[in-house]
Amino acid sequence: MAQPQPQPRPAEGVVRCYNFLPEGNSFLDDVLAGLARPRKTLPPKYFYDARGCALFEKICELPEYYPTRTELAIMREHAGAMAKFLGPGCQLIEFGSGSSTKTRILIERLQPPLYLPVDIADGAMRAAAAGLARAFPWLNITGVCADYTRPLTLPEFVGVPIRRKAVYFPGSTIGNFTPHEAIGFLQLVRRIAGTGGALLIGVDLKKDKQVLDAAYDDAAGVTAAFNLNLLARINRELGGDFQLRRFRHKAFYDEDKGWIEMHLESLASQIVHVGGERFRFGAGETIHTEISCKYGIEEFQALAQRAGFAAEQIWTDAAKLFSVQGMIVA
Ligand code: AVI
Repeated sequence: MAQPQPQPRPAEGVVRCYNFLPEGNSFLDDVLAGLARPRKTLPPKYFYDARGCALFEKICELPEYYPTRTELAIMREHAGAMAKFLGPGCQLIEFGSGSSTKTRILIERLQPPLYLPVDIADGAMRAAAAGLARAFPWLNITGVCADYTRPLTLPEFVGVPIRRKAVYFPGSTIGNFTPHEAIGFLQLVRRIAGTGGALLIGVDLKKDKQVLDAAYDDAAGVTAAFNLNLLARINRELGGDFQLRRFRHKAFYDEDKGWIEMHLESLASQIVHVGGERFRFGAGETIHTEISCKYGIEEFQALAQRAGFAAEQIWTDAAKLFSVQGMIVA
């Protein structure tokens, strides 16, 4: 299918948005395939319906969930240096743009002529893009709703000269890929950034298990509600009959693997129906819903190198909880 060719934005406060999500119900297909596996799984990209996005925003404000406030503080302190690293005249492409709070800080300093946010959550992406259009009326914004865990071609801009493409991937969302998948994703980013391109990426760092366990199993139960919302979404959108009180949220840091695992554990032996199929759960059996990898700084640089990036700059907080890494296409 030919990709649309965006032109400069026609009026202030207006954004152009495209939906590149495939037609048909891949949510149903993915759920049926994941629940039919001997070790049941559901892809984490389906957390982000409107309720899931709202719950994720609440997670970001939890006292236990350090990544968001730490990354924001790094951005506030070093956005000037990051803008210098990326240089003037960038086309800024952001993956997983979500609420775009960190992006505002970067755009203020970088002043890119073009901004292209990409997110699977259409409503959240459009709302954030509209907010940025109001805040930066000179900025040409083209939003793309797409699943960036699959092969993707982005629209090419015409009529606006740019010096380089710079991909921004904040939030340590890279951690939600396995290291093997992360290399595949970074190869896609490298293709999109092209020769002379750059990457600015938020990467959560390895730390004490207690800190990590608490960050993904908070006292107020917001992360539990976020995880269980996946079952509620299946009920709402796919006519499933999950009884939410018969499942519980389970999250822990696996020190050997270097990642958080999130699961939904069945509290009883039970049968659940989705899309005309029956799924049997034993008591204690889980659906694996997410991993969140934590990296050492050199460990992540080596991984990015395997995808064709050269590490150039690192910005961290004093306690080395989180990092923002500047890389260039090698
Ligand atoms: C979006 N992503 C980086 C979050 C994380 O920390 O892995 C998702 C999340 N899951 C539970 N809490 C937050």
